[in-house]
Amino acid sequence: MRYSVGMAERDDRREQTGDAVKERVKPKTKEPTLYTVVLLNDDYTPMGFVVEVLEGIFQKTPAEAYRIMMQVHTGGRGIAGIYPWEVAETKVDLLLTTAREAGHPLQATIENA
Ligand code: TYC
Repeated sequence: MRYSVGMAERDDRREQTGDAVKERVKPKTKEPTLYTVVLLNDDYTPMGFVVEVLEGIFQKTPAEAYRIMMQVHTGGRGIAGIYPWEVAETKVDLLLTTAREAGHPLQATIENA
């Protein structure tokens, strides 16, 4: 009577059943779907506030933040950034909360990139 199963026996089983490990053909990582955060113009939110949120929430340089703010001011809308869904949603939540707390009507939308 045998009580233990040794390596040789396990190797036999593997040969019989052919349970080889498959090699991955496609790379495992997938690019995330991206979304555009769009800032909208209004007549009341101060320009300086928009520049501040672009710097503080969207990590823009002062020059880039000013450029985007003026784009929104003159053209009605402008891109604050392009992110995976959860990042875009978090940044817009923070933007809207910050704007409401400061008493400004600033609006933003999330669009397919
Ligand atoms: N139009 C605003 C003003 O004249 C400035 C502004 C810019 C508001 C960008 C919103 O997303 C915005 N004070």
